[in-house]
Amino acid sequence: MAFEVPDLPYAYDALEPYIDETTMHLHHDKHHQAYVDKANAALEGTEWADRSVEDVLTNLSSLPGDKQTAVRNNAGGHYNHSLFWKMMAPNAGGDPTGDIAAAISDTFGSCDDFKAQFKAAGANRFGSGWAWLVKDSSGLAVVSTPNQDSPLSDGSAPLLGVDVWEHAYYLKYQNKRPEYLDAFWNVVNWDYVNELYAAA
Ligand code: MN3
Repeated sequence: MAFEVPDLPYAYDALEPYIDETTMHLHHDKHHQAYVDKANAALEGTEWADRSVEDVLTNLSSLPGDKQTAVRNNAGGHYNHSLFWKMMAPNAGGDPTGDIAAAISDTFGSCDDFKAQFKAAGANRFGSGWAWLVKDSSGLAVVSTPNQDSPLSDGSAPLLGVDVWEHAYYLKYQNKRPEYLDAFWNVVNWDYVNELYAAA
C-alpha cells in the first residue's frame, strides 16, 4: 500500500505557543505530503512499493540504484515526520519520565547534560537536518542527520528527534533556531519516547 500522511494526533494549534498553528498546517499538510507523494512515485512499480517504510529505509542499498536518492530523501522524510508528530504532544514536555529518564542520566550524566548535547546537535547541524536521541548497539547516543536521512538507515533506533529544517521554525522563530530548540522541550511526548525505548 502506498504511504499516506497520518493525521496529527492533536489539533493544529495544540502545541501553541511553542509551535505555531500556521507552521503545523504547512509542515504537516504540505511538506509531509510532498515527501509521501515523492516517495510513492519513486517506489511505484518496484518490488519495494508494498514494503513498510522501516523496511525500505533499513535496506536502502538494496533498492534500484536510480531510486536510492529519491527514497532516502522522501521515504526518510515520511518516516521522520511520522515520528516527529507523535514525539510532540500538548500538555507535555519537561524532564524525561519513566525508564528513559534513568537511561538518560546513566548515559549523559544528567537530564540537563543530555538537553545541552541534544540542543547543540540541532543548533550545529549546518543547513537542513535533524537532531536525534537514538539507541544503537552500544546504548543511547545523541546524533545529527543531514537532510531527511533517518537513523534507521545507520542501524540506530530513533527515540526522540527534532526537525531543524527552516520550514519547522522559521515563521515563528526566524533565524533563532536555538530559541526553537529551547521551546521544543515544552512539547516533548516522553510517554511516546518511552514506548520507542521499550521497543528498541
Ligand atoms: Mn520537516
